[in-house]
Order: sequence, then C-alpha cells, then structure tokens
Amino acid sequence: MIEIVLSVLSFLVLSAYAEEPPDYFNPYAPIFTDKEVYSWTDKVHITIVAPSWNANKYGIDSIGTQDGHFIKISTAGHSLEPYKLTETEPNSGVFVGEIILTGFLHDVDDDGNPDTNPRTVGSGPTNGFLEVERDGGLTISFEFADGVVLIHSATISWNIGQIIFDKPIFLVGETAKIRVIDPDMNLNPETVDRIEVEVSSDSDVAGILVDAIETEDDSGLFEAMVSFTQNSVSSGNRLFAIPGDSIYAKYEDNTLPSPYSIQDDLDIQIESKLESEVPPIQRISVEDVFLADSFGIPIEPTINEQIQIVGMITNNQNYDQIFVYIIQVRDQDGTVVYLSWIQGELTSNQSLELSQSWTPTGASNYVIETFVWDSLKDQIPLSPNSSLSLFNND
Ligand SMILES: [Ca+2]
Ligand SMILES: [Ca+2]
Ligand SMILES: [Ca+2]
Ligand SMILES: [Ca+2]
Repeated sequence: MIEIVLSVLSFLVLSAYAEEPPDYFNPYAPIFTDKEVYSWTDKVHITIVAPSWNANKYGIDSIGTQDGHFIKISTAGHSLEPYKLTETEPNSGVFVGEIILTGFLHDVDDDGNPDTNPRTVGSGPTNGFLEVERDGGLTISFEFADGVVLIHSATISWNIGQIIFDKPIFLVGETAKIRVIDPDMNLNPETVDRIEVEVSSDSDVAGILVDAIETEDDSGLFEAMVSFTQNSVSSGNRLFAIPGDSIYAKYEDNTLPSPYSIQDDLDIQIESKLESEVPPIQRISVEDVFLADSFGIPIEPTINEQIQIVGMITNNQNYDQIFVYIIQVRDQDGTVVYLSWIQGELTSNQSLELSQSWTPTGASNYVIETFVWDSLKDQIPLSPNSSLSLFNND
C-alpha cells in the first residue's frame, strides 16, 4: 500500500518537474477494450496502461481494488466494483482483466423458455460476470490518480443474423454447408453453442431441423452440413430433394437490434438449387417412333385409318423425372397437321412406351417428330429430338 502511494507521489512529483501540469482530460493511463461493440453475451478483454502503478519492478502488481482507486465496470443497471486487473509481466506497467457479459433474461429460440443466465458477480481479474441491456453501453472507470478518473466506453448491441449456402447450386451427390453468422447466439463465449436451422426443398416443404454448431467457442459463426436424397424420406441431416428443386435454409433470429423490439423475430432465409449431375439433354433416351395398329403390331399408314404412333422413353437417372413428350406431324409443305403431348413422371431408370393415335387424312409425305421437355412452361430438352419420315405412295 505504501509503495503504491509512493509511486503515485513520485508520478506527481515527476509531472511537476516536467514543468507541464498533468493533462487531466487526457492523462496517460489509457483504457482499452478489444472491441468497440460487443454482443450481449460477449467476453470483454480490458487493458489499462498505467506505468505509474508498476510499484514493484520485480513483481506482478494489480490495480483497481485500492481504496480511492477502484476500477468500476458498469452497464445501465449493474456494476462490478472494485474490479482487479493484474500486470501482464513484473515490469510491464500494463494491466489486464476480462469479464463475461451475461445479457438479460430472454428466449432466443422461441420455445417459451429463457436461454440466458444473467448474473453480476466477480472481483477480477478474470471471474467477472455482468448483466447488460440490449442497447446499452459498457463503461469502465479507473481513478488512476487522486481526482483523476479515466473512463472508457463500449457499445452493446444485438445483430441481425446472416445465413449463407456455400454454393449457389448443388449437384445431387454433394453436401451443402450452411453458415449462420449471429454473434448474439454465442451465448457462452467459453463453450461451443448451437442453433437450429430449418432446411427444406420444393419436394419436402416440411423439411428438416438441423443443428448448426459454433465453429469455435467464441466465434458466433455456426455451421451445418446437409446432404440430399432422391430415394428415401428426409431424416437427420438428409433432405429429400430432387433435381430442379430449390433448397431453402431458414434461421429465426430472436435477437434483433433496434428499431426492432426485443420481442420481435425475423426469418433469415436463403435459397439454393439442386441440379442433376446428368446434363439435361442426357436425362431421357428416346427410341425412334414406329406406327402400329391398335394391337401394337407395326403397320404401314393408310389414308383415313387411325394408327398409333408408338415411342419409348427411358429415364437415365436413378430418381424421378417429370417430362412432357410431344409428337408433331408435318406434311410435305412443313405444315403441322397433328400435335399432341403426354405429361408424366418417370421413376428411377424407368422405361415407358407411349402411344398417340393419329389418322393421316391425305396423300402426303409426312415427318413425325418427337420432343421430350421437362415441361411446356420451361421447355428444357431432356433428350435429342427424333424424327421419322413417311413416304406415302398412295
Ligand atoms: Ca510490477
Ligand atoms: Ca428458449
Ligand atoms: Ca460460444
Ligand atoms: Ca441476432
């Protein structure tokens, strides 16, 4: 104690000899925090550079608990005082400590139960816990010399979460990585936290709930991996989705900054796409059409007699594929005399025989063309076109 008093005195004496009075508005014992803005449950690292408090050049000194020279760490409604900081090395004159912010009682995942453990306790240098408000500030004060109080402030704020897929498009065999960034959900800066993310597809709108795990104890960055199945129902981290589906990931942020209210929540969503690893034009194979009677027996066309135009298509993928199969007949002038289509879905590797009836009405050389598209709306070809020329000699 005497040493410390002496030390302060010697500082004052030195100041006096320096001919300039101490600058009480900018004294040399700055307080630093490792961030300007903290989340409500962050860890705060505090540094005070105070060479005049290095009383013992050969031992670790401490500051903050000496009578009249307390360090006080406070938020609007709570404070820790006195709070001790300790010297980093015997002769550094640099004093450090940390506290953990403990937020306030709040339900962060909308399950009806609060998820925080607000408390204000601890005397330093690393065992402090301090309750905070959502939009409050954090103030650290230190009466470093008699009548000279140093103050440093930092801001506390909630953040709007972000969600990201690691790719804009996934192929069926790939695994999607979903990332959520929300420092507010780093509820404990000394352990790995987790949050829930809803993942769904056009084919499974109910989707799955997956845990996103914090990448480090104190990162506020959460990751989940999701794979896709075309042949079984969604379960665990596996989502039922077929090529062409959009894939959705959603995180409900219940910790929103002002001007949102504390009770507000916001769905943070992102969309990606699932694509087949088979290029569209190779997804379905077609065989050349042939003409048949109503029993399926191949025949030659005759004017004014109904015949069947028969074709075969095969799904080259091991999952379902919707299609529209189009048959078009042109006469020798190129005029379309017949147009028909069949819409349907092929199951995994299924082959399907399709037939449409047509009645040639005149003596002409006809061309029968077939097309396979994904839909009449998008018209993405799923196979090469095929055509059959008929030479009518009647
Ligand atoms: Ca020392
Ligand atoms: Ca909860
Ligand atoms: Ca954590
Ligand atoms: Ca948030």
